[in-house]
This record gives sequence, structure tokens and C-alpha cells, in this order.
Amino acid sequence: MRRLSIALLACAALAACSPGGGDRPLVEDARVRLSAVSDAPSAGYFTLKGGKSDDRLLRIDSAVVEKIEMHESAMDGGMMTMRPLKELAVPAGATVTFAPAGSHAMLFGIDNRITPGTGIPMLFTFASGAKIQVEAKTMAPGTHDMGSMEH
Ligand SMILES: [Cu+2]
Repeated sequence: MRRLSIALLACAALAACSPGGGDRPLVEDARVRLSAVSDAPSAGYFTLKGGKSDDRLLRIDSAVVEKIEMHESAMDGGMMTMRPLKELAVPAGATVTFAPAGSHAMLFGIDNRITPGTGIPMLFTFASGAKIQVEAKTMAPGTHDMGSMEH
């Protein structure tokens, strides 16, 4: 019996640690690069891990941001353009990354009490009804993506 209980414990620990293994999608590594000009929108990045079934991210809200849009970047005749995404597919088990030069969240009207280092609470709402609250890290204007600076 001793061997069995150890095996069960190991399984439980793995389930708790494995990213994206849950029923619901996960939101990881949320971060916002604050714009240099207070009335210009800031860009937000994050990684989504799909849950057990296909889902769609419908919206992102924050109590300290007037409006958050999801944008998709594309090269158009040598120019980087972006267009709003109404929703974002998050297939089961998939990893969807919003990163610089790709898709991103656009944050309009961030509360001016938010400064680099202050967290921004963000609520991700999915078509399945899942709601995931995370706190995005903030970066000063012009700093490089935090993901590549982690050590
Ligand atoms: Cu944008």
C-alpha cells in the first residue's frame, strides 16, 4: 500500500504543476509596456494555455484601464499594421502567445496612478464562461520585453 500512496502523490503533484493541463485556459506572463505619452495606448503581452476543450478569449477588462482591445499585427506592403480582433481562438492544449511584433492587447486610458512597477489587474473572459484574473507587470516605456530579460 505504501508504494500506491506514493504513486498517487506523484500524480497529484504533476497535475498541479503541468501548465495548461487544467479544465480552464491559463493566462501566464502578463505584462504591459507603458507608453511614453500618457494619452497614447500601451501594449500588453501574455501567453494563453488552452484548457481541456477549445475556448475563445472574448474580452479583457481592467478596473484601471478605460478600454482594452486585442490587436493582430501584420505586415502590409512593408508597413506594420494592426487590426482589432473581436475574439481569439484558444484551442485545447494550445499555447497562444501575444508578444512584441505580433498580436497584442492595446490598453487605452490607463489610470495615471499606474507607474512602472505597479501591477495592472486584468480580467480575461472566455466563451466557456471562464474568467481569469491576473496581475500584469508593468514596464517603463522603451524597455525591452521582460520575457527576454528574465534571469
Ligand atoms: Cu495595437
